[in-house]
Amino acid sequence: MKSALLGIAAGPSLLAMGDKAAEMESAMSSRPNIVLIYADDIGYGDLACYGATAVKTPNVDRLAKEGLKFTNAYATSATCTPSRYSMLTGQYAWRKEGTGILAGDAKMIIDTAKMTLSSMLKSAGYTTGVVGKWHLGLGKGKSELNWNGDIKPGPLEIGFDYSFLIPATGDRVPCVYVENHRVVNLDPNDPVTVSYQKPIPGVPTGQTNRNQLKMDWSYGHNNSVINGIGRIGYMSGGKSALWKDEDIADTLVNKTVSFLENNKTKPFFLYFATHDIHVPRVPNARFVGKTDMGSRGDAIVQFDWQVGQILDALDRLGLTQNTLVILSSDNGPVLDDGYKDQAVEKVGKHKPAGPLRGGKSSIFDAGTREPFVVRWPKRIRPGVSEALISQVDLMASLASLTGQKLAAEEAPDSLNMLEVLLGKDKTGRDHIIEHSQFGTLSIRVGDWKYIEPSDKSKFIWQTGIETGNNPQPQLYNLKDDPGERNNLADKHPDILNKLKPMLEKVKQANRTKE
Ligand code: NG6
Ligand code: CA
Repeated sequence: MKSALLGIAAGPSLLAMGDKAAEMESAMSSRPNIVLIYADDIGYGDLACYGATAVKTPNVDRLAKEGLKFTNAYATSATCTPSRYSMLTGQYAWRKEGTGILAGDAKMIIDTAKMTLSSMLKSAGYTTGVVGKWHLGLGKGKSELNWNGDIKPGPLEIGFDYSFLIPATGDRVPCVYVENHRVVNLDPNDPVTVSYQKPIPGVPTGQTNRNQLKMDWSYGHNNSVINGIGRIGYMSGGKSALWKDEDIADTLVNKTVSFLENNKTKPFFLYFATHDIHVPRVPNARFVGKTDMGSRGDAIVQFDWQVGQILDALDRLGLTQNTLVILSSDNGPVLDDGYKDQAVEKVGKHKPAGPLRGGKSSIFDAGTREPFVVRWPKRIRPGVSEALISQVDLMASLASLTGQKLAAEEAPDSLNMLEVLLGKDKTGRDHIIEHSQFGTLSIRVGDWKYIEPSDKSKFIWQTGIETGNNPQPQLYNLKDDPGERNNLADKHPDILNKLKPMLEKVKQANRTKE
């Protein structure tokens, strides 16, 4: 497989070079602060700068206007855990067993001996922090995790200096924050117990107490009731530590802004993973009714507000010019993801995936093609890029940016796309691999996309989303047919026969890089 298309050195500075001062300036500006804003379940069409009209997203739009907006950028997978795993390790999650959607008591799936995005940037001298949704497991898994003691290994063991986490997702227990190794605000006399096996006696569930719920479930999400909402998994105790769903965005923003303030004088890397717009969608009262789409639309407004708070903090701290902000999402959109929150009824004309087919979980493009915006006023000229890029590339690209060398076995699927991020290379990857919740893979080369045959179901009954699975090989031309409607496999066996072995080669190899 042809590997990185690009050289490793950072591109020439926009600054006129010449004297020593300019050189110094340039050297410093090649090591910007890095803020990675990672949304949850935001689709390709959910933001105004990507065509949405039913919701206003002025802050993300500002970022896009001041930066480079990508139209062909992909998460590696169509669900959360594998996308995050791939982004943080530079290895496709589908190469490793056990990287599907995790329970809230799962062990950490990133090997602490592995080089990660965070440990790589830490070696480059960055102060590193993660705030928000984790969903990569915590603890060793050899024995049950004790939520009342030190919770590790976790982010601090893979190169983060600071962490403030929603351990799994908002819809999974435990519904507490974990700061560094500890549950926040935990009363030792009211310990947390978590089980994904069996109900905990005395704790109401979404089935036993259904008529008292603040938000009813549509499927699943009927285990322990926390804050009036049924969750996946059972928990008891930790009353003083429970998060308040309406305040999650504020809490995460406060922690983020403190991190920025505390680290403003040194290079930092902040991974800000929002809870929005994952279920349960319970935006703060300030955002309720801001759209006609109910809580899903309002959660997008809340997401945008969080982006605005971060951009404002960067402005206030004088960090905007030399901070590389990257904004994307982990997988495509879903409406009914387990709660009766009117997302389906109120969507109106809004198209969460824009022109794309499928949604969260699918192998069709809506599963993984994502909004992707980068802004770095000092080095990146605003515009739009149609280059192909994958989130798995962040590791090699940011290693190149910060002068770090990755050994061949490190970040094996991550290609150095620095020139693409800087807007100099307008082509990007020679191929993109997509991965569905069902394990189906596809390869995109240029405008052509081949989806391997799969006998698995064509629809997900719970969400109503088309999976893209088909026992027949599928071939689409995404330029003429972004909605993947016309299967050209029979018409273009030549192209099919070219792409098929390319996908096989990536699958067989331990790594994409040579
Ligand atoms: C699914 C859940 C869904 C959501 C998803 C994870 C059911 C039936 N569905 O298993 O509600 O939690 O997992 O979403 O329980 S993700 O964005 O974190 O991948
Ligand atoms: Ca997600």
